[in-house]
Amino acid sequence: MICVLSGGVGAAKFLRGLRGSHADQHIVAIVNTGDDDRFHALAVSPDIDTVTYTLAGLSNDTLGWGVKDETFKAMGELAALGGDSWFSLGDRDLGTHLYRTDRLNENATLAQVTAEIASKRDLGIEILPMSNDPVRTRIVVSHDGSTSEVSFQEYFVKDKHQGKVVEVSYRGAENAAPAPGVLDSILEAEVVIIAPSNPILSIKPILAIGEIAEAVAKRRSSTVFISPIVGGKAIKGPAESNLKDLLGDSSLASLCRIYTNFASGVVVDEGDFEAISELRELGYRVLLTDTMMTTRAKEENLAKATVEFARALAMETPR
Ligand code: FO1
Repeated sequence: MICVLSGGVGAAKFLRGLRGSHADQHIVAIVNTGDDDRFHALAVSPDIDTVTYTLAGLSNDTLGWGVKDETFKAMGELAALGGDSWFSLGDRDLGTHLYRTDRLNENATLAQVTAEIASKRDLGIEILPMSNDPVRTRIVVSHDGSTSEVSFQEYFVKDKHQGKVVEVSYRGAENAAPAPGVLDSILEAEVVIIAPSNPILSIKPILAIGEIAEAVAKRRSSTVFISPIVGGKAIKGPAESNLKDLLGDSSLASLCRIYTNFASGVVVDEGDFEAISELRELGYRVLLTDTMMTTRAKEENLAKATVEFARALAMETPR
């Protein structure tokens, strides 16, 4: 079994590649729920939905979120009435949020609802939310001389990730339990892969749950992460500015320091060959390959190379 710690789009593409390159394997994705929120009383789980829609062939690649062939008629009506519509729930996407909310109101867990939705979509990958308990990523931002704390979606969508991030916290993580199956998946996986997701906003919320962090740390010698930073820039989203704001720079070395306790190997883009010796000095084994998942073939190539790399590391330290 292969276990992948996952955020949104980067993780979803990697998982699609992994499903293609390792069709015979049981693959488990443990997905960040720190971005989850309620809008108009509906429970929204953006990273779970991005992974699910992508694997189901339903993702909206133009928007980078939500469902393909989407319309926003309900949101248009809401806006016309003067309602709050900065977070756009598409007409097709609404079906997922209505289903999730109904089932949660019936006391189903987020893991149960996620599995129910996945079972209707034929994904070929098991999707586990990191926890059934609410963990909410909160961001302290300083902008135009004032500092305020906002929710993840306020920072990301409403404020278009502007301003300097001063602090990030994962509210509720200290009391959150891993969802059923999460710890076993990490502990029993042949290899654990940390997807090319934003380390601060997508992966750290997962590792903020103490038992998950302990389990991944135990598997350090069989865990690798894929850098979402290429040439000092994020492939997508605000990872570059987040790293600069919080760590002083967006170098691969700074990124590697985040995962020191969790991963023994790092997959970096071939264009970043000059960083290799520094990463090795930090104690990492390094795989240099094409990490730009611009085609399905490239997604599969990256997945194949990453699994081979992780397997080689895992073999060096038998359990
Ligand atoms: N991202 C946007 O930039 N604008 C939106 O209005 C928006 C709505 C939305 C609705 C459902 C959903 O699952 C995701 C949505 N996203 C939207 C994406 C989301 O904010 C982020 O991409 C993720 O949380 C980061 O991984």
